[in-house]
Amino acid sequence: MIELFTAATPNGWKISIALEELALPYSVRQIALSKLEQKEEWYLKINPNGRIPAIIDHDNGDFAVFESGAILIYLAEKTGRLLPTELKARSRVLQWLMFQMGGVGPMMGQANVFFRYAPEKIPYAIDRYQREVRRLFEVMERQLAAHQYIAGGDYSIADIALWSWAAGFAWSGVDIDGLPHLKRWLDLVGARPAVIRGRAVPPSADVGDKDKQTVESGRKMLG
Ligand SMILES: N[C@@H](CCC(=O)N[C@@H](CS)C(=O)NCC(=O)O)C(=O)O
Repeated sequence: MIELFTAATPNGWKISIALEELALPYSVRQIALSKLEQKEEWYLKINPNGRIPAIIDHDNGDFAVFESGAILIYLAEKTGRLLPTELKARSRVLQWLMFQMGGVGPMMGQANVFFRYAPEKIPYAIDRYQREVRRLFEVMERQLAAHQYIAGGDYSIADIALWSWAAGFAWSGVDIDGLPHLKRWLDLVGARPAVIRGRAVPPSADVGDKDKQTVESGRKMLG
């Protein structure tokens, strides 16, 4: 059994979606980000970076893995799925996975901070990160114009990683107008039953104004 430490955020959804796709049994331990549970000493022993997600593989000597990209690779290699073994095909998937880890994730994360959570509105910062996100979406658009899935072959962990972030374009205040291939791919991946199930983990509170709650929780987390 795999134990998943997560919260209702894109980096967390990557792993619950992958676990659902791979049909691996898992239990969910929700981490209260706004209460800074992710900085507690017990959790730092699992993820020294004090962030979600992390997993413990209880079927493999209680092996702990942190960093969502590393977790995706671990799960794909454990099952032999969603990451090809042929050298070039594998490299293509890892290239797009790194593009998410080093580009789309951090830029959308900062767009969210300045557009949604920052108590003062700094137009230069909002504009800078939203423009960079849009530029990265245009890179994806060109790739997806020629390929059904992002790495050029089959559906892979690169699609899972990128979808989990890109599907939140509206929350980052970035539009996808004029990017029909990106839209087609967002719908295609978003319709997969495992993606729908994984995106609902952990269930977020369904009461009151969810957007307001997310902003308040984001502000507490940033301190
Ligand atoms: N590079 C890390 C980023 C993880 C990350 O930033 N997680 C956010 C949620 S999406 C988090 O835990 N934030 C809480 C905090 O910053 O204390 C990964 O991909 O696992």
